[in-house]
Amino acid sequence: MFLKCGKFKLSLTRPLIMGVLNVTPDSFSDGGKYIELNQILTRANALTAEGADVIDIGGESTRPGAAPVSLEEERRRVLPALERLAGGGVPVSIDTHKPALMREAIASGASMINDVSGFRDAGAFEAVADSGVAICIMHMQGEPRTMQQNPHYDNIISDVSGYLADRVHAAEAAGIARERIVIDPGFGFGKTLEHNLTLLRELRTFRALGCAVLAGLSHKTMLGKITGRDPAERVYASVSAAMIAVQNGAQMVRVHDVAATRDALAVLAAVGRIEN
Ligand code: HH2
Repeated sequence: MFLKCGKFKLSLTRPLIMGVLNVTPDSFSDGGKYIELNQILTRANALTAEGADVIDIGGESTRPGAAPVSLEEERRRVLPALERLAGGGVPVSIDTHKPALMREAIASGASMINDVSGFRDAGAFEAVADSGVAICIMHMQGEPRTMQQNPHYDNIISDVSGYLADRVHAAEAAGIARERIVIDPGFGFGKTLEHNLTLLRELRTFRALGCAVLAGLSHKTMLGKITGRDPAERVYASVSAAMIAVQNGAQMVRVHDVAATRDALAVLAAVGRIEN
């Protein structure tokens, strides 16, 4: 099984690592660390050297309570770095929900578009359909400003997988082949700790949709609730969560700590019991 990702074709026979690079002042874990272009490029090179298979650049924080960012500001944060990194050996993903930025990012060499709002903005699927880029469709209940206020589901697994199935069908109807589609249940996006833990436990269910499955648990609040630690101190919990996600069916993990995750995945692969 492969993921078609722009000019790259990524094998899904081993779990892939998506390295997070937030070029924002306010992301909950790495906000404010990568603002100047040289800081961003240095970080991107480090993520590549540590073994990232994809680099995901985000110009708008989606943490609970985050305020939206204008198109102009998001372009200014994201495009210069993308232009410098797109010609390299690692596919670059852009984390955005804005169709106008999706189009510009693809024109500047992005290989993947990652949209936490599931391509629900008008024109979002159309913005990516004619390119060969991969897309990540994530589930979110509500919107970042208010999503953690009172999340509710009849059944977390069937509600999230029903939503993702509908979005995958809509993507296919827009001309996006399944080999380009990644799905993600959206840990922490309109979910309680219990919802997140159920999703992690039952992650393999999402494989039934026939798309690659991504899990993003890195440094998230649910790990803070479990360990009592601040975002910067959640490395061990994040690596553990990534391992559980892979053992439970994730084919890609979105992480801040690429080197640590890579080593842990190497141990898992050596044991050789990943049912991927
Ligand atoms: N989580 C975040 C952002 N983008 N994309 C996908 N596909 N899945 C996720 O779980 C996901 C995501 C939030 O984490 P982070 O980027 O570290 O923080 P912020 O949104 O504050 O920039």
